[in-house]
Amino acid sequence: MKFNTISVVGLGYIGLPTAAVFASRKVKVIGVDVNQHAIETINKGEVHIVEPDLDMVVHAAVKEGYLRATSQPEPAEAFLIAVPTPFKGDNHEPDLSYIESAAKSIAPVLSRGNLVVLESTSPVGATEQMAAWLAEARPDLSFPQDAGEDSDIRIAHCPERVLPGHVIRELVSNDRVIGGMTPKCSEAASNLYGVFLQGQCVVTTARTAEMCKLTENSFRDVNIAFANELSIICDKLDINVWELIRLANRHPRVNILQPGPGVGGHCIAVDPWFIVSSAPSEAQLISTARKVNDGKPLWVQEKVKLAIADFLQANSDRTAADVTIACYGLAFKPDIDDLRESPALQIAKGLFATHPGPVLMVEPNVKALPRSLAQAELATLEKALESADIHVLLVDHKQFKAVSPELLEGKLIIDSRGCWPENH
Ligand code: SAJ
Repeated sequence: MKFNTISVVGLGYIGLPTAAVFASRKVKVIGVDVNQHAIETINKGEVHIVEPDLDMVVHAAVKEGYLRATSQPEPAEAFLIAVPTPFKGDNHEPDLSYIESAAKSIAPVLSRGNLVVLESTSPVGATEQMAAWLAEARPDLSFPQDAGEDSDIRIAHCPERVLPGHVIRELVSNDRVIGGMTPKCSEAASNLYGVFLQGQCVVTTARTAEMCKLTENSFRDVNIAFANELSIICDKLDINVWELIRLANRHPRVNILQPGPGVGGHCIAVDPWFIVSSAPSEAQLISTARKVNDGKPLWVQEKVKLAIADFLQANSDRTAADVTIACYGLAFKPDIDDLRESPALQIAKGLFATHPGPVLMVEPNVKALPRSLAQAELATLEKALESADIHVLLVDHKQFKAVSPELLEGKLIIDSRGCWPENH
């Protein structure tokens, strides 16, 4: 099946790059979003999100007339839904309301032979739920859950696994899991991604595809939790956890990840909860890992408070109000400007709210602090190294790794990423 026109619903971190890559292969792409600013930005050939090379691909696609953004769905041969799937409440229940509204918005323009792909990271069963919403809205059409291989509409779940900052390249090169509700649905979805994919299309069921994405990120979260727990144990046993992990990883079959100040971003810290929500009594390790990782920011803050107490004990002429703390890094991971869901930002905000003295923020990837830290000072690396009494390393940005060891000599450092030499 050839696809001349496709529609991508949801033009965010995944939808827009996906739309642009299809358009770069001369497929007409109708991008649909509820955000008028995003629509206007894209139709000017510009982008509203930060992702290397994306502006170039979007600009060319819009200029050549292959990509257009709108707020209302229009007929197309295939529809890709890439809308948010957050969780809600304290027990992390998956929120499928965005998928529901996207499904209901495309239902009126569906026609026989169309393919609908759910790309959003979703709890197991979400694709079937989407198919039910579509069937309810269009009783004149048949769907895989009732008509099987003879369905008018083909439906699949095809999750993405691209790394933020490398999206354009990984969209094309990564293998893609294709979870059709029937084999014919998988075949249609494989044909669709075959337009640009250089990786392999790996066919499975919709439920397995949903679980696969959640498994990939839960695997990483559990392994990060192991590293974080090691860091807490080593602190208690007065062992350098960075040295310990380096030594253990010399074993040919051991690969322990790196401890940090917690787990940020809107994927690794979110997706495991979808599994826990589907199997709360079985998902023991996965939910415990989430608690270990979510507990790390508070542990780092406690370490800083102990360091302040030690500092005041050693400097009786000083009071807490004149102790300057510097927080190095606010982003959720190294060398990016994304502060969303960042444990480093959580720690910096916590220290700023509780420490009576000055708290300097050093974040080389932003020009201004977020509103939540509007009253704080965005300081240069040089100023912080020079004027702070306590140095809290939260993100291993390349600028911090490049600080020469002599500048750190004798400084009181809390290093949550093992970025600076153990010389304090
Ligand atoms: N982190 C550690 N220690 C580590 C590795 C990561 O503390 O050893 C922290 C990072 O600092 C960050 C968080 O974990 O705060 C997540 O960072 P990440 O680089 O692991 O993940 P993301 O969110 O940028 O991308 C992940 C990737 N998934 C996997 O590596 C299994 C990516 O392939 C997914 O597509 C993406 O989640 C997603 O969108 O699901």
